[in-house]
Amino acid sequence: MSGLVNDGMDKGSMMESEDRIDKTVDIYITAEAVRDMKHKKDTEDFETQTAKTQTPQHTGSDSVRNRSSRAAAVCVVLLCVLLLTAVIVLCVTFTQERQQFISKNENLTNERDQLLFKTENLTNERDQLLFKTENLTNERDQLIFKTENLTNERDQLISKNENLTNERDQLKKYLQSYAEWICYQSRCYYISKENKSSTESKIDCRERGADLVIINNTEEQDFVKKMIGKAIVWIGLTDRDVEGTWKWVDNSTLTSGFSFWGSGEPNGDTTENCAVTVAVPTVPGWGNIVGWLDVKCSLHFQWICEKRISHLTLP
Ligand SMILES: [Ca+2]
Ligand SMILES: [Ca+2]
Repeated sequence: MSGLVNDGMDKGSMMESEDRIDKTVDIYITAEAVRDMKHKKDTEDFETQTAKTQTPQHTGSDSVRNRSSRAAAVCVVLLCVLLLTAVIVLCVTFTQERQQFISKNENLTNERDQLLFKTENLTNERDQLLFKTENLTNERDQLIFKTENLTNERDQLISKNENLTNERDQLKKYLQSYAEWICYQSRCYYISKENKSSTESKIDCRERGADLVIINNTEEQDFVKKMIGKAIVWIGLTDRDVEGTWKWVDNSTLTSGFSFWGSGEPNGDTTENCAVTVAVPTVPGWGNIVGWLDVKCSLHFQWICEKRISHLTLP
């Protein structure tokens, strides 16, 4: 029985022990959980407290270090901001300058193209001008050549004109001089308008390529009479060399059987050695004498020149 009791008591003790153990285990477990929770809570509280109380708890060097770190960080940030700003500004500036460069490049390209176009136009114009210049030069040379030819022709024409003018003037003089000549048969006669001595009259006739008139026959005497009208004119008859021997200007002797002396002439002896002819009696004191008269050679009368028609040549 004691066994049983012991057994019963052992079983009850063993159950109580097991319960006790279980409870103890539970207590331990609970205690450990509580301890863990507490530890966790303490840890969190410690960390929190540490976080909250860490700064005040730091020493002075830590504070300075922290401030320096923050300042450095701020500086770094500021430098980064400045660098970023500089990079942005540089990028914007570069972009603007590139756009300006591109724009300028396009403008320069356009200007270059325009200049090339203008250059081509100017080159073409220059070539055209050179071509025109060559043509004008050729035309100028041709004109110079023509001008020289025309100048030579003009000079020749001027020379010819001068020659023709001279010939015309000479012909005029010739015609004017011979307009005063009257031709009869094979001879031409000139009667002066002024009065000169016999010698001067002879000289004048010589200058006209003639000589004082020589009357060879009745027809010529009649012609001279009609020519002189009322004038008294010298004829080419004189006895200056040998008194009484009358000779013509060609040194031929007056034929004794052929003369037209007026009544009573010649009567002047050695004082009257030259002869005149009178057609009508108009001289007072000379009576009514017509025909030839011997008079003083120094007297002044008109005169008649005579030359052959064959001598009427151009001067
Ligand atoms: Ca005489
Ligand atoms: Ca006389």
